[in-house]
Amino acid sequence: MKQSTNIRTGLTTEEIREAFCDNLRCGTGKVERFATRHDLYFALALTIRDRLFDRTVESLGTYGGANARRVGYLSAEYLPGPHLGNNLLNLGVTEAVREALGGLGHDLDEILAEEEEPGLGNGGLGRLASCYMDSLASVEVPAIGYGIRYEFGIFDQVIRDGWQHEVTDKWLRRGNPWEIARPEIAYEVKFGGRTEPYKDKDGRFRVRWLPDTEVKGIAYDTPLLGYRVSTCNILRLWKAEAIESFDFAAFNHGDYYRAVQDKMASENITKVLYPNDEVAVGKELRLKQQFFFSSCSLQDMLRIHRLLGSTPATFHQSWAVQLNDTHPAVAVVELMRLLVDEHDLPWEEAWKVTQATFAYTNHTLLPEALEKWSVELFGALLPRHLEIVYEINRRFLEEVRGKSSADDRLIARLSLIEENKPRSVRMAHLATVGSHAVNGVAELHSELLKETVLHDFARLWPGKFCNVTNGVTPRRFVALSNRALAELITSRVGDGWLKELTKLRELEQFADDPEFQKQWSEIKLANKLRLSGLILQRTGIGVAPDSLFDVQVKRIHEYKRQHLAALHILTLYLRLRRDPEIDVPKRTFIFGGKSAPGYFMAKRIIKLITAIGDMVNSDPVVRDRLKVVFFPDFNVTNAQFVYPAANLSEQISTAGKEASGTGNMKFALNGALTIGTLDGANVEIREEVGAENFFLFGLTAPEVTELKARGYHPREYYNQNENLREVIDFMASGALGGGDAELFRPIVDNLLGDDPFLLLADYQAYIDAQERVSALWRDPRSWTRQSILNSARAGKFSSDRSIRDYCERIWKIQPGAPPSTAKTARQGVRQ
Ligand code: NBG
Repeated sequence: MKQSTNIRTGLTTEEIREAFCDNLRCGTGKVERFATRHDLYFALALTIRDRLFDRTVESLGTYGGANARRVGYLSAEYLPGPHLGNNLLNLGVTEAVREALGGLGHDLDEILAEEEEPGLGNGGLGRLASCYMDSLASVEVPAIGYGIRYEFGIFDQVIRDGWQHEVTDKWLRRGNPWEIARPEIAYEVKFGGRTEPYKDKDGRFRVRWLPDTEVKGIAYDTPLLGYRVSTCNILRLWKAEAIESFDFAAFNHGDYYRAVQDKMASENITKVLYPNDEVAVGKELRLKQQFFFSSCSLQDMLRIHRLLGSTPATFHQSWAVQLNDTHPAVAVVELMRLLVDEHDLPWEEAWKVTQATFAYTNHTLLPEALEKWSVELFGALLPRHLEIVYEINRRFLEEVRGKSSADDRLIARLSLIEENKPRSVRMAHLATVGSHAVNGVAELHSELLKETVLHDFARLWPGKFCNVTNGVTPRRFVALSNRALAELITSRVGDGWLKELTKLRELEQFADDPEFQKQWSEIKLANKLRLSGLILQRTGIGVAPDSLFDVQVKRIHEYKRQHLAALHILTLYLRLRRDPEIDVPKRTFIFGGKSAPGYFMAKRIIKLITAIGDMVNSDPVVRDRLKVVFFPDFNVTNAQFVYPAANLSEQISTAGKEASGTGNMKFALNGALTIGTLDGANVEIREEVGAENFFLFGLTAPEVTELKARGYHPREYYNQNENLREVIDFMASGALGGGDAELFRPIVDNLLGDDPFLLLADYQAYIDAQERVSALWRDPRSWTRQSILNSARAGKFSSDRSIRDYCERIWKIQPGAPPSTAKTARQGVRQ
């Protein structure tokens, strides 16, 4: 074969074709004739990976050469979605690759469909981390995303007999072409044992940790290229391994099985992702995971810092470390231990470095999600860290006591330790005390954070708190998911919008343009057709592409109120049964989302939706007008088909409960109108798109608080509202459960009993808002106009803007390429 000089880096069709053939032969060991589609995918992925790593080496080199501050993004979860399509887009080679493969008789889209996505997260929080990694590279901020290389990610959801079943996610079974193992980048992480005080040679009081186990963390790197820039950052995920393959002492005594067992115990640490969203379960293995990845990441950042020629006392000058929720909060303590115990810094100095290094993002106010570790468990696993927590706390509370207004109750509220039985370490307090900045993820959430969960801290340090509203990457969620729409937009306003999303505003001028409207609705229809095909294939349900696609996709949770949407469907159903002549526009209700495996109510809500679907979809009176679909296994891959096909976006959480939401942004960008409460980022979406283009309903956060304070009695709403009563009675009757009245009793009892998420209070307002939706839908031109305006005005919700906010408000980093010349690149540091 003719060798091109640019076989590993070239971007022309010819070079890509050659590289692809080369990788097929030498990377997968196949001749083209016998290659499976997966082999083709693998060869293409390797081809693209070469081009990415080429840029990574350059980017990392420049970080070393430049004096820039880097971001260490610490997150226990990432949901990157399939890499291939995004990398082609960001590299700008999609068409070249399509052509190269076409020339060989292969179809790019079929190859793209081969990729299994890494499901290393639960939902919004993990996906946000991945959007941020995309934006960090795109706005050219040097960064490493640190996390855990779970062998099993979030389970695959299958629906059997209307119930969710969980299937293990063996995402690595066919290999992962995107990552490179770096056995040379490995750190030891200790657990358990005890501590021992001693005096060092200068007579200073020191503590030594005598652990009883150690494991090794190995780095696996995935390159993350920015959009049409040469900056390529990395996602560095840690895998746990035993220190030695065999415990030789045990082996020599013939105890082979014990030796193997120890090895397995070490590797268990990164086996599986905990599938809980917004619930903290105090499992020992989870704390091990958190400490394991925090420690590896800090040791790695310290190593890079040293390579840059600096000493630990200036660590904060080279690294800004962001804590994505409290999962990595133990890093605060670990950095203190590394600086004080291992690098001999005095406590005060180490504390300054630590606070200047960390910043903390809070993602929830739900009490059940606030992490707490029992002191007993924490101390058994991390005895030295518990001592350091106590010392941080002692000094912190002493400082507070120094202020005149501090009484014992305030001290108890602020303490890092909750004294209730069992005594526990409050991770949000630890993260707040150990950081120089704390932020919420939408304006409303950041305000509520200061008023509720971290109220006392906000009074103590008002300057520490700020807001950074979440964002999503328009590359994946518009350009990649909705190619036709992206092309239409570019044809009217140029392609600058993908780098500066507020440029979408220029679309406003076309909102009433009949030709533009026509193109806009044709694209939406084509997207709906595509999703209908997928729905048929996955569920066997045929849906009408010209019906209103009313979509709610997100984790299943009572606070998100999928069951409120169910009440609406039942209302329409009963209305149509009573009076088949009435005019109800055709609607397809599409739900998707996973429930935590042990979350009883959420699982029952899934069954409620599928049971309603079984009834509605087969009822001859309504089935041509209403359809109800539960789309199984909602993940990033599936999401990319769903958002572009939606007409209506359901964002109906109880006000005050959804910290931000990010699906809401993806829908709006793709031209869906929102029906929603004043919760999370909905508030800002409505501000941006205009109140007249948003279906608002429901109690506000202060009204929710007030109603609860007054005493909320859901039964009063039931008694006073005939339609509501009819719907609830219907659910309780057994008509839905094939005669089993017990099936949905837990939901009915919950709603009539205490209804913690106020469905009954918001029911009528929701039904009325849905009436307004139907009315607008009957007027396609007005609907399309509003759809265009939603996209045009959603530019604020780009994750590029969020990252720029973090740079300015928190990290004090100037985005944009670091001063880069080929020379500094080569002189740079290998990270
Ligand atoms: C979630 C919130 C969402 C928010 C994402 C990303 C957790 C703990 N929180 O509202 O529920 O959009 O975080 O910030 O998963």
